[in-house]
Amino acid sequence: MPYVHDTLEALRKSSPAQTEFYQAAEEVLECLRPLFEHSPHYLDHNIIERIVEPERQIMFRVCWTDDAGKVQVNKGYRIQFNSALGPYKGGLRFHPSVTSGTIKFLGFEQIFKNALTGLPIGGGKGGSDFEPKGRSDGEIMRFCQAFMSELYRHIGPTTDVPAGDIGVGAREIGFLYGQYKRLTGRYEGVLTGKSLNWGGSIGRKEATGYGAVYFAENMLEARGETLEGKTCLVSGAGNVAIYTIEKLYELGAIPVTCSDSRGTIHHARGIDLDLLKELKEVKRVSLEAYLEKHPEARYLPAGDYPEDGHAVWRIEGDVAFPCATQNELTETDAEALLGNGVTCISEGANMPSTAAAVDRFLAAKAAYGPGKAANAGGVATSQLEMAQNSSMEKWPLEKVDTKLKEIMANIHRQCAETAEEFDDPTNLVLGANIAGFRKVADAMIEQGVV
Ligand code: NDP
Ligand code: 2IT
Repeated sequence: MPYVHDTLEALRKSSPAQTEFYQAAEEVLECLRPLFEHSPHYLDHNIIERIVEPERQIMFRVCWTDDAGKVQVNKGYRIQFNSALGPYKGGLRFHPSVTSGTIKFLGFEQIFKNALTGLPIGGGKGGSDFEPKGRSDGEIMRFCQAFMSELYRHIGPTTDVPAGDIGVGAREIGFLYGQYKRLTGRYEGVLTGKSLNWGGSIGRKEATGYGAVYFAENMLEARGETLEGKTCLVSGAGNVAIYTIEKLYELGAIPVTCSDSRGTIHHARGIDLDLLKELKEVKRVSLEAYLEKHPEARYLPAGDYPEDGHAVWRIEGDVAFPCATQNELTETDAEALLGNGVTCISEGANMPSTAAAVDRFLAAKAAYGPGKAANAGGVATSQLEMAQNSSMEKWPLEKVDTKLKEIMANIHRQCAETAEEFDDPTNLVLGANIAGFRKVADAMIEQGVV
């Protein structure tokens, strides 16, 4: 199909050096080939070329003063990728590795993820190359205020609603919200992931991790299995990893690992969740400190496999939850996981597996849940927060958690049914991409050429 190849070539020329974006776009477009054969009208409307082009990209300077009185400068981004299904929705990432290509890949993935939730939300993403590590609360606050001093002009509760991602949690959302309110004078649902006592939704903090576990449960159930008693490998030690571990314990599984950018903890009797929360949510220190309380656990410093891969994926287990960052799971890691008996992979992070790793999982017919399906519980619960804010309601935990479970089951059902429709029943990547794309593309066609 020349359209797919030509579009990817054109992207490489028009948007140089955005390798993560090409990776995300290639996966989606390759999966769409059988759809275009079956429904060529999408090609008549030239939806492919339209969908890979963001509606709007905002880049701005963020100047702030550090504790030593020195003026610091960072780059700020917000990409408003696609609003066919609703206001732009997606998180903000603060990490020194962030480039415009990172934000573009995340925004692109968000379009299809948000479509899969079945809720009225379009795709967006934003962030900065700001490094929060080692900064005082005062510095974080001044950075967030400076960032919002530009961002506030572009967002609003019915236009674009940011949330957290790597490096942006409740503390940052608080500072960002305070500055938005100061600048606009409006108290409204312009951000999600807010604190519970001023507009946040109960269950949002936990939703991405819990949702990734519900998705794994759905995948296993389709194969006549459950999570009970299963040994689980989790990477990351942030918001998504922590609440993945929490839900795994609730369902009788044994999460034995977590990791951060400096190393991996392997604790065969199960990760000490209270300690992990204290180290990462309160003290914000390296995982190495885990050994002070548990000298019997193993600490594997990052770089143990410098040639290719990540120590966390070399440990024996049944189910894997990559919850750190993109491309953290390579082809060699995928081979090691499959060789060690892992049969189910549910992605809490966005695009954590490289394209070659994904091919391995699909070839082995593993139960593989791609991030845009498996981690959609976070953004779905953000939309529940928006619904509560606009109706001035506060829902109880049971209501939010019941809805989250239903949404995850529904995403799994759509992916599995669509994979079946296209004669590749175990391929949830194909199912997720076609099911998500069809919703967005149909809405774009109905709304005309805009
Ligand atoms: P956090 O900032 O809370 O945690 C990120 C974790 O990943 C940390 O343990 C961090 O280690 C590690 N990490 C980050 N970058 C790297 C890197 N380049 N190399 C190695 N380790 C790294 O972020 P979240 O838990 O919120 O996000 C994790 C993933 O989940 C991301 O892919 C995000 O896009 C995705 N996601 C998040 C959602 C949310 O609601 N928060 C929703 C859906 C997806 P260290 O502490 O050492 O930096
Ligand atoms: O990648 C994601 O889905 C998120 N970081 C959450 C987005 C949101 O708006 O809650």
